This record gives sequence, C-alpha cells and structure tokens, in this order.
Amino acid sequence: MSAEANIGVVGLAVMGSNLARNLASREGNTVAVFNRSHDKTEHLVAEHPEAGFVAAKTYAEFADALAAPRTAIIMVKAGAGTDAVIDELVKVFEPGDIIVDGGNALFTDTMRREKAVRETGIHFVGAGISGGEEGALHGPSIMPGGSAESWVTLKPILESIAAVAEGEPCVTHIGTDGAGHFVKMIHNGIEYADMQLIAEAYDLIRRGTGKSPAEIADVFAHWNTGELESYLIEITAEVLRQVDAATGEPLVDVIVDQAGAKGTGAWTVQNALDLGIPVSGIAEAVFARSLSSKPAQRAAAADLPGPAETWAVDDADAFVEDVRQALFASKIVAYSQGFDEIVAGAAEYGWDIRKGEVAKIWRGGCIIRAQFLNRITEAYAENPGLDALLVAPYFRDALAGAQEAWRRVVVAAARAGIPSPAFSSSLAYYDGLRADRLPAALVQGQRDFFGAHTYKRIDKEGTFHTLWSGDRSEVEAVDTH
Ligand code: NBP
Repeated sequence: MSAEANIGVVGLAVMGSNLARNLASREGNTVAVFNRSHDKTEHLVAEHPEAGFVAAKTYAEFADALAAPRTAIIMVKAGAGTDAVIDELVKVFEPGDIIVDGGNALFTDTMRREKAVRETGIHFVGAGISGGEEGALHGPSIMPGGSAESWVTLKPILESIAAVAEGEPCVTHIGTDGAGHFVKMIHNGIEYADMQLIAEAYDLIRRGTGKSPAEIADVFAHWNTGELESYLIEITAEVLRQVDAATGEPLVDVIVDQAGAKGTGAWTVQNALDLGIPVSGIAEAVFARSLSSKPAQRAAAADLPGPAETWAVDDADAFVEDVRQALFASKIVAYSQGFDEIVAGAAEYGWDIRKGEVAKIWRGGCIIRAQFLNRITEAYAENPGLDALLVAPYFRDALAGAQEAWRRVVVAAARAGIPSPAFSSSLAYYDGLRADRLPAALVQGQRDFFGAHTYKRIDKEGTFHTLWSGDRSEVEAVDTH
C-alpha cells in the first residue's frame, strides 16, 4: 500500500465515519480509514465512493497508507477501546508521528496516555470534539491538547474540518497533554446545567400558566431571537412542538421522565470537588438527572404532602418574562462556575488556558453554542485575570437587571412545590458570593469546638483556639504548618 493519505481515522462508528467524511470533503485531504471489524470499513467505503477513502484491513496497512509524519485520529469507545488502539498504533507508527484521540476520554486518562506515548517519540494529542454526529460531519468544535509541536501539523487539518463562527474556525490549541479533554469535560458540565435550566423554565411556565408544549415552543422560539439565542433553546422549541404520531399527544408528554447520563457531567463535578470549586449549578443538574432516574423512590415519595393551595400565576406574560430573566441569570452563573473550574484546573495541572479563546471556539459546532459566548470572550479580553465571570461589567449589569425576577421565580417555585434545583442553587450561589458576611464564621466555631481546628479573627493576626470545655478562654494556637 503506498503512503498516499495525509490523515487517518481509526474507529468507524457514527462519529468516526462522519469525521472521516468531513475530512475527505476538504481540499487536499486523502483519508485512510480503519475499523476493528472490517465490515464497517467496507460499508463506509462502499457508501461513499466520492470520499476516495484508502481502506486498511490491518493496523500495519493503515500505517503504510499514511505519509510520514503520520497523523491519525482515534474515534472509538472511550476507555479500554482507546488503550487497545493506542497499543496497536504505537507498534506500527514511528517517532514524530501523531496520534489524536478524539473520543470522550477522561482528561486524567489522556495525561497518562500522553506521558506513556511520549516515551516512544510519538506525539499523543487528546482532542475534545463536540457537536454530536452532525457536528462531526459538517463541522464540530474541537478542543485539542497535546504538544505545541503537534499543533503545528494539526492546525491546518483541524481548522479545515471545524465549525466556523463569525469567520473563525472553532478550534484552538487549548494546552498541553490533557487540557483539551479537560475543557471538553467542562463544556459538557455546562451543557448539563444549561439543559436543566431550560427544563426548569419549561416546567414552571407550563405549570404556572397552563400553556401547552406547542405554546411554550413559541415562547422559546421568541427567546431565541434575543440574548438567550443558542442551539439548546432552538432545539428545545422543536422538541416541544413535536407531536407523537401514535397518540397525537405532545411527544414530551409521552417520553418517560427519567434523564440518562454518560458520565461527563459527573466527571466535571467530581473534579470540581477535588479542586474545591463550587460548581453548584452543574452539580444540581447532574443530581436532578439522578433523582429523575429513581422510579422506586419517586413512587414511594409520591404521596408526601405538597403545598395546600393550587397555583396559577396572575399575569402569564409577566411570569414568562420573569422566567426568561431567571434563566439568563442562572445560565451566567453556570458559565461562571465552569470557567472557575477551568481557571483552577489550569493552575493545578500546569496549563496556560486562554479563557476567551475557549469561549470563542464554543460559538459554533458544539452543543452549548450561544450568542452570549462573545460576551465571555470580551470579558476575558478586557481582564484576563477576572476573579469571576459574573463580576465582569456586562454580566454584572445583566444580573443586576435580572435578580428581582430571579427571586420572584424561585419564591414562586418553592411556594408551588415545583422543583427548581438549578434555578435556586444558582441564586443561592449568587447571594453567597456577594454576601458581606457568611455563616462560615459559625462553622469555624463548630469546627474548633469539636476538633480544635482553630480559627482566625477579624481583628487580630494569628490563629486561635478556644478552650471550650474549660474556662472557655481563648488561646493563640501554635501554628502547626
Ligand atoms: P462508540 O463509542 O459506540 O464506539 C464504537 C467504536 O469503537 C467502533 O468503531 C468499535 O469497533 C470501536 N472499538 C471498541 Br467499542 N473497542 C475497540 C477495541 N478494543 N479496539 C478497536 N476498536 C474498538 O462510537 P461513537 O458513538 O462513534 O463514538 C466514538 C467516540 O466519540 C467515543 O469516544 C464517544 O464518546 C465520542 N463522542 C461521541 C459523540 C456522540 O455524539 N456520539 C460526541 C462526541 C464524542 P467495532 O466496530 O469493531 O466494534
């Protein structure tokens, strides 16, 4: 087999096939393809003769088909599948070649793999790819990590297949080793929060105003013309408008109300706990899916008492506008928390992540693509060391304008017994962050009482401990550090 391909794809399920077709459709690319079960390769090549794929039956053939330095993108089931493919590619590739993992890998796995593969002289790049199958085919948002050296080779290839937003390709070098998969993980965490917030908005409007799903679809379609404009708002309108062919009911009423998850939201929260970053909106979104998926517990709790009075809002239009504002405010909190985790992760793992660039490459191709990502880029361009996204002037003003409506919505939800975990936890986060003084002082007192954990005073330097069981006098604690 002659080395005629400049790029290869391993793993030809839905994502890999579409990415290979996307690559093949770009000027100058010849794409080698390989799949563990060869029938998938044959099927793809037969279905798409226009792509001019170079089909390989073995890993050795695949390596031979690629011009040196070889570049291959792995699109297989994340985990053991990825390790198995890397083991095989390392045997047939040479120093200087590049292996890209485009699957949804956990970033710590990517760090481990990068370290191991680097020892062979081959570059390993973990690249987060967002946008689902349509994105893979027409233009995803791509978040590559790996070495700066490999980025030089990958840049033109990945720029050619990425989505384009306002004339700019939605791909940038995020940072070394696992940085790309880390940022993709945060993207997914924000996606969980965004979806949950939209679902809560729908639920409140439906139960508060009695509007039908089709009428709420109109509300969302209208919202999509303003500051909330985004892919998720757009598809929500379409989902709500869908009528079930079998029953004639709105499809949303026929779908079982148990939300699944593939784990990336949980990863975001687990990592945030490790880093000590309060991503409460994202966490509530993950937990809301978990709660929904406990039918036995939900059935057992179904007759627990709720509010005595039934609820209906007086002014439907005013309430819908309040919900819109609460949604926008809570969404700002979710993004702010996500970017806090990026900042903390970058510090912890040694990455120089340009936050404004991350927001830019999320403007197209990916699931959380949205109008207001431009505002995030502007905020970080103005002040790269921003303490929190929500204190940037644009977001501060937006929150100031929305906060009264946000409170009305959370109060209404609590009084009506409608769960709104993401709305209410986002508001609690906002109030916690802006609080002049928090009851954390009391927590420190409790900690000192039972565990002699000491505390600091507002009026003196040093660390203190109270002799709680004796005369309750205060002593200056010995600094144990
Ligand atoms: P799947 O995640 O369903 O994986 C199927 C592919 O993995 C097949 O090509 C299969 O080969 C291959 N594979 C497995 Br399983 N074990 C293997 C092994 N030990 N050695 C070699 N190949 C192996 O495919 P997908 O849905 O196309 O997703 C691909 C990647 O993209 C995943 O990591 C996914 O998380 C990620 N991703 C998916 C989406 C999405 O919307 N679906 C979005 C973004 C990222 P076989 O045909 O021989 O069984």
